[in-house]
Amino acid sequence: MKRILVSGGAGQIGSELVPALRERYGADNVICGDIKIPQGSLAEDGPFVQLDCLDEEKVIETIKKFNVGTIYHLPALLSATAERNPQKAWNINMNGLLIALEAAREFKCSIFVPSSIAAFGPSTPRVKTPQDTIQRPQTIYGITKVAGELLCDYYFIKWGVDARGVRYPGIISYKTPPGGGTTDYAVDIFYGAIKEKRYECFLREDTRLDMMYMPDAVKAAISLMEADPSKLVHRNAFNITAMSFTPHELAQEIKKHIPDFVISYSVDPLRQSIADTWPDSLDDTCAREEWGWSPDYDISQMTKDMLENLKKKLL
Ligand code: AKB
Repeated sequence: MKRILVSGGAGQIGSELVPALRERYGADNVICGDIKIPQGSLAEDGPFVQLDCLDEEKVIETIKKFNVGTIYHLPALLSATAERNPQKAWNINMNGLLIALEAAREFKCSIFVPSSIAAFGPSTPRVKTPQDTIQRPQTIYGITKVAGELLCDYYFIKWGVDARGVRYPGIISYKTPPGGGTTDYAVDIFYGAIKEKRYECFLREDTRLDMMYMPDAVKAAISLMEADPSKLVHRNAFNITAMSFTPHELAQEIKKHIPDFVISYSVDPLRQSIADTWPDSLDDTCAREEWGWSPDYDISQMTKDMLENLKKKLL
C-alpha cells in the first residue's frame, strides 16, 4: 500500500488527523512529519520524520523513503501571526505549498490542502457565503489561502495532480491548542471556563463566525480524500461549516453547564479587524452534494463534549 504523509502533523489539526488516519489505514502507513518533534504518541505510535516544509530535499526524500501516495499538507501561519509577519507567512504558506505540489506532481501523489474562511473578504456576501463568489481578502493569511486554492486548481488542470481542499472555519479542539488564529477565542474560552470560571474575550460579543468541532474537521479531510473524483465539480476548496455563533452565544451555551461563568471583553484591534472581514456563515451545499459532507456536532453537542474532555485533561 502507498503510504500517507501528514506534513505539519503535530499542529492543531494534524495531532488529531494523524491518529485518525493511523486507526483507519494502519499505524505504519501514516507518517507524521513536523518541524518540531512532538511528545508522546504522534512520534511513538507510527513513523515520525522531522520535516521542515520548506526543505524540498527532505520532503522528496521522505516521499521516496516511505513510498508516499497521499499528502495532507497542513503547515501554515494562521491569520493573526501572519499579519504580524507577512513575509514569513508568504514564505511558509506559499513556498511550502509549492514544494508540496511539485512533489505531488513528480511522485503522482494525491494532496489535501486546507483553505479557510479567511479566503473571503469584506466584499464577499457575508451571510450564507456561496461556494463560488467574490474573494478579495485583505489579510496576508487570506491572500495566501486564495492563492493556494488557485495554485491547487492549476496543478490539477495543468498536470492532473489530484489536489483537494476545504475552507475550514474556526476549529475547536481540546487535545492541541491552536496558535495565532483569530478564532482561537472559541478554544481559549473553555480553558478559562474550567480553570477560573471567567474569560476575557479579544473579539466583540457580537462577532459572528463559522466554527467546527475537531472530529468533524478530521472527518471532512478524510471523506474528501476518499470521495469519488468523478463526482467532484469543485476541488479547491469546498465551503464546509458546522455552526455559526458569536462569543456571547458561546458564553450562554457554556453557562448551561457552568452557571457562574462570566465573560468580559477586551477587544484586540488586530484580531477584531481581521474577523470583521470574514463571513458570518458559509453555504456548504456543494460539499454536501458532491461528497456527502454533513457535520456531527452543533454548538450544544460540541460545548458538552469540550467541557467533559477538557475537565479530564485539566482537573
Ligand atoms: C484563524 O483564525 O486564523 C484560523 C482560520 C479561520 O483559518 N482558525
